[in-house]
Amino acid sequence: MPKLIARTHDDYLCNVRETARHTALGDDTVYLGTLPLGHNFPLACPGILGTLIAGGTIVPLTSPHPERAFAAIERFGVTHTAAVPAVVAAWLDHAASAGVGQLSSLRVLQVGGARLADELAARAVALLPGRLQQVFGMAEGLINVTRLDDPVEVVVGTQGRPVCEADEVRIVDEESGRLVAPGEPGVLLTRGPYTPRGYYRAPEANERSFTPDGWYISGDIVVRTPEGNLVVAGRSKDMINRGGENISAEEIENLAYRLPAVRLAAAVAMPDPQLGERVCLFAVLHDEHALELDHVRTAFQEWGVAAFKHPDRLETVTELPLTKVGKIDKKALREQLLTSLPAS
Ligand code: OOB
Repeated sequence: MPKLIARTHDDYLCNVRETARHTALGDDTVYLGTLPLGHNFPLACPGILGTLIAGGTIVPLTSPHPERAFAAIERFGVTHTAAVPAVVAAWLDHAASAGVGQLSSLRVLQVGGARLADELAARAVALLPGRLQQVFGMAEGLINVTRLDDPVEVVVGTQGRPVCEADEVRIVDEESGRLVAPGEPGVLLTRGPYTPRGYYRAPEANERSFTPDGWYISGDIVVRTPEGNLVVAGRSKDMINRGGENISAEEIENLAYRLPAVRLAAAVAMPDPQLGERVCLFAVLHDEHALELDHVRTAFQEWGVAAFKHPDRLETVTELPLTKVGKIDKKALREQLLTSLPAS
């Protein structure tokens, strides 16, 4: 059952204005919208609403396909756009062959919606014109961004910090609900001026997702750096429990992106009679590359990754299922995996 997030016009405006402060918008902004425009990210972070309020121009495009997006950026002099990591991976691939000449007007490329692997972020910073800005947000409210003048290690290695001074963030232990020590991973809770304190008429969902004093329990596992930036380490529901060892799918994916053959990576739990779950890595490869499970395991070993985290199975595929907004659809992948596994 979908949940209704009762946002008000006022809180959306707050969301838009506070995000806009960090994205250098003006009446010369040309915003390319290739994500579904009703999603909070392209709608209000600062997105099409922020651009229109600033007196800028929006260019809606029905697909983020690199050839079409690059052509639109060139033709309309696009200065700002927002993408999900899978789109950035496709754009980087295209830029490697077609060059970045068409992108010279670009000032800010926002990336969010799912974890941008550090490796991809570093490639984007090195290759694409303009500034990269990581955006870690949620339809429920809280928006975090890296600032345009942040040092490169913050832009590449973190998902930024809240856009509004009144945003409250707490990082707590999943079991005990107590605050974790600085630098330790925990579940992100938030409250703030544009984050509602409950879903609309959904007492059961509210019991799971909000504390009695109104904190939204995001389910994201984050670490706060000493400078106050958040690093998304995974989702509490996206852990792989391999014989009692908890492995973050995000960590495995981040490592997989270090392999030159890998264009897109997704790690999911695979049911296993002995261990409960094992690690299955799905990978889309760059053209003319090959990859075997042995290579992956050897590389993980060389990088000093604990043996229990080495992928147990590798599925190379030509594409990954994506949600409407373009995030990798883990639920669909787990189902796909179940149908391809021999019955046990
Ligand atoms: C955005 O909103 P939703 O509601 O579609 O998804 C929210 C969830 C977050 O709780 C987190 O799990 C994930 O998507 N997420 C990220 C992320 N941005 C979103 N995980 C890691 N790194 C990021 N940068 O996805 C959304 C809403 C407004 C702005 C941007 C994204």
